[in-house]
Amino acid sequence: MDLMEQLEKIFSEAQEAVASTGSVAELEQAKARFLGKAGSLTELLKGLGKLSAQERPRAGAAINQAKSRVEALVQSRRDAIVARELDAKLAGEAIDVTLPGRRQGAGGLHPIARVQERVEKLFATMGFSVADGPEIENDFYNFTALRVFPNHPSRSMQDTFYVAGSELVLRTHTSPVQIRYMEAHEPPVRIICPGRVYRVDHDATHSPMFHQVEGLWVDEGISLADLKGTLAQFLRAFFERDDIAIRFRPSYFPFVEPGVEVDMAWPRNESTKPDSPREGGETRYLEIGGAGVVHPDVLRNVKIDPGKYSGFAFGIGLDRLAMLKYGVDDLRLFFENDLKFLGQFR
Ligand code: FA5
Repeated sequence: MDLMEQLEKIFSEAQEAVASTGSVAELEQAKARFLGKAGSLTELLKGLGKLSAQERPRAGAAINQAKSRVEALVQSRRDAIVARELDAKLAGEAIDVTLPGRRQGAGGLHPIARVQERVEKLFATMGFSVADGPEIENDFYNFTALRVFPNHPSRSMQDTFYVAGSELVLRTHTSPVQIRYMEAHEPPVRIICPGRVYRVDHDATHSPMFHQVEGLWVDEGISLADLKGTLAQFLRAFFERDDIAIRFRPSYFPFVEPGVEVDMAWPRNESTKPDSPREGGETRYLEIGGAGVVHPDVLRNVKIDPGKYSGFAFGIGLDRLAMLKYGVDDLRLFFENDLKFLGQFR
């Protein structure tokens, strides 16, 4: 093969190699095969010395010309690759000005927080102020001061989470706030206390963490009739209807005498919203709270004279009120953080 044929062969190899490259790095590698230190054209140039003085100039010119042609090939491929990469980058960063703007998602109050706010507002219109107490309570306030003595069977109905090696419990109800408040205030006392409470419970109407609102009204001459009137008035305002059906069932709580369980009608028709039992559909009652007339010993323990003062107390499940208000039949939905569910209450 003479030199010219050799150069043609190298050039066509170079064309093929350069054309098959897809990136600048690949192109550099291809270039090195022909023009690098050990490249095929470089090798030919190195061999010039072996030629005769006559042949040398023509051969040198031919090799250099082939070199320039390969360099031109490489340059035009480089331009093409860079242009393509730029196009791809620009396309990737393109802004579609016709797209709608991105909005900051608006948050909303949790349905239980809404119910709590509403309860606070409605009781405020009846002269109740809002009191507060610790969620990590000691055994004395949660049980003993409410006459739920150690080993009393009613303790087992409020099985709770104890803090190991201490007298501390996660409060099982909001009733300890009654004691704390009466220790610090003289009658007349008219408070509600909404807040989180904890028990070892878990089913469709019981959650291990739930909410109660405690109510306490202590003054001269307060009776069970006041309790019934207050609760009925509250529930009518809360559910915005006059025909709310509630029933009092005799019950036992050591800190009241007499004690009742308060149930509200909950028809299981298509709406599942509270309704009058008269309106047809299968009605069942859902227990919403416990209540009663404050036991004289509880008053005595906080240095209030039961001969002069009397009062009523109640503890209502806020989550149960939310279930009835919004027609939700599984309480656990409120606490699963499912935004599709929670978003409905905005
Ligand atoms: C009490 O907790 C008493 N402290 C109520 C009370 C207060 C009685 C003042 C007398 C005077 P009870 O255990 O029944 O009572 O609970 C009251 C309400 O809390 C129940 O009617 C129900 O509505 C709600 N409740 C109880 N356990 C759960 C639970 N695990 N999940 C959701 N709600 C619950």
